[in-house]
Amino acid sequence: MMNPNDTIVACTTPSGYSSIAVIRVSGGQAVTLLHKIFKSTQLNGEYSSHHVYHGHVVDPETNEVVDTALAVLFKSPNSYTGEDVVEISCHGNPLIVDRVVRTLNALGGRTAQRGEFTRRALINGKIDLIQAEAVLDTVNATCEQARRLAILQYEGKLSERIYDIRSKIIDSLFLVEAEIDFPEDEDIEYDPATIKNNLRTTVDEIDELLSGAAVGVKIKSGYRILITGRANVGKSTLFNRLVGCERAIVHEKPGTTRDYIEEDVQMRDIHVLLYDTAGMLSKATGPDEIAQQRTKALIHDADLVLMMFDGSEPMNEEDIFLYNLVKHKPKLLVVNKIDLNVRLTNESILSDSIKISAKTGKNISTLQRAVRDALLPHNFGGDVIITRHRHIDTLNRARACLIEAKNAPTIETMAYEMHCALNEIGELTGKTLRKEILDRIFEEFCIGK
Ligand SMILES: Nc1nc2c(ncn2[C@@H]2O[C@H](COP(=O)(O)OP(=O)(O)OP(=O)(O)O)[C@@H](O)[C@H]2O)c(=O)[nH]1
Ligand SMILES: [Mg+2]
Repeated sequence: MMNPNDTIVACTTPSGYSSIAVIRVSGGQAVTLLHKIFKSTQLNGEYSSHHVYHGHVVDPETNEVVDTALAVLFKSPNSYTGEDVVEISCHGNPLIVDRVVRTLNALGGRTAQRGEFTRRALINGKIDLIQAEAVLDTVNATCEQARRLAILQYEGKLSERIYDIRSKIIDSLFLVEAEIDFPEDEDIEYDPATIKNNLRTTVDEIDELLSGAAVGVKIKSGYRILITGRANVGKSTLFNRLVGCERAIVHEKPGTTRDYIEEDVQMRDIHVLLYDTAGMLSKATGPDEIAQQRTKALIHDADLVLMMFDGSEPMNEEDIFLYNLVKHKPKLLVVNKIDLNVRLTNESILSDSIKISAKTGKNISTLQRAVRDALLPHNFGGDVIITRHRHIDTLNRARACLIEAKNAPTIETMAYEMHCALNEIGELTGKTLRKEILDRIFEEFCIGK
């Protein structure tokens, strides 16, 4: 069992060899442990908070110098966890890290569980649950946009919006409950129409937050982009160009790619899972037929399709067949091989196409920009956006309670539904802490965070 009063210890930097590793200690014994394990070359008396001290990590059993290091003390409450925190920066050798952690363990520091430092920050009111989740998102962000959204949430911008919604519900509930308790009191400004209007406005605010959520979730998880086209149009050549290495086999013989390949790619400031697929042949049999069934399934799940044509050849029935297959998908039409003589003409289909040469790299940056613009709203940026299914689900439940409150047959039911909405909001910010929810969230963290 995890004891919240223990002093906890963990290496906060990745395991392996590095120039430095940071070992963090948090809890009531942190300063005592610092005195026992670290001999500063500069210290006169007590450690000052937020100062860096040069010195040696020493094994108190043997007085052996384990490493030369730097130590910083963050006195409670001005620390990450809100408790006394010590950070020792030693050399990034697993032997040293292990020895320091074991020595701290022997002196009474317990090895921290996953996310336990952040969990303590939450319990001690340094951050709320949205910010705690944002810590994880900041560490795991795979693209510039995901990093930006995570930092906004860690800085409390999403929480501010949620607290604003919460205080509006509380203001209305105050009047509703006053009316229930003191129906004769004429000083109470209870007006059912105004309350209903306030509830409507609050629902609108929730809707506004929810409206950006699908984009937020995608930015965090990554968009699925599929390259398709008939055999030999240059799909694998484009795939390799966008991935930045010779990942897929390219060959002049049609039907080279059979098993689809996927790779993580940065498309400007967003993270994309890019798929290279088998080319569509008009008469596919055997393995080709299976490959094409897979391509069709991938098309179904894709957020964006790059439909390629060979610019050096006239359009044929396979192009048209495939074009009809992706007609209703979000897509960009890409005409390849423009370094050769252009023989492709079909203005009705290709008027909006992007003309590239996957082989020479011509107009690839234009294509990357077009992909980014196709995925994100034109004026995207700056806003607070929801990026987690937990937030979407909780806000949807709070919203449903507010609608019930607005349509409630009695004032008591209205009050009850408003309380339910507040509970949901509390679950979102962590005000109502449910152990199983916290366990699930912090299970995703690494040890040391
Ligand atoms: N000139 C020229 N040739 C290209 C270009 N892109 C691809 N090719 C050539 O076209 C041939 C087919 O390229 P791939 O990338 O294998 O085509 P694919 O669409 O993946 O083909 P399948 O996997 O068979 O469906 C190769 O010989 C490439 O070198 C281009 O932009 N210009
Ligand atoms: Mg290929």
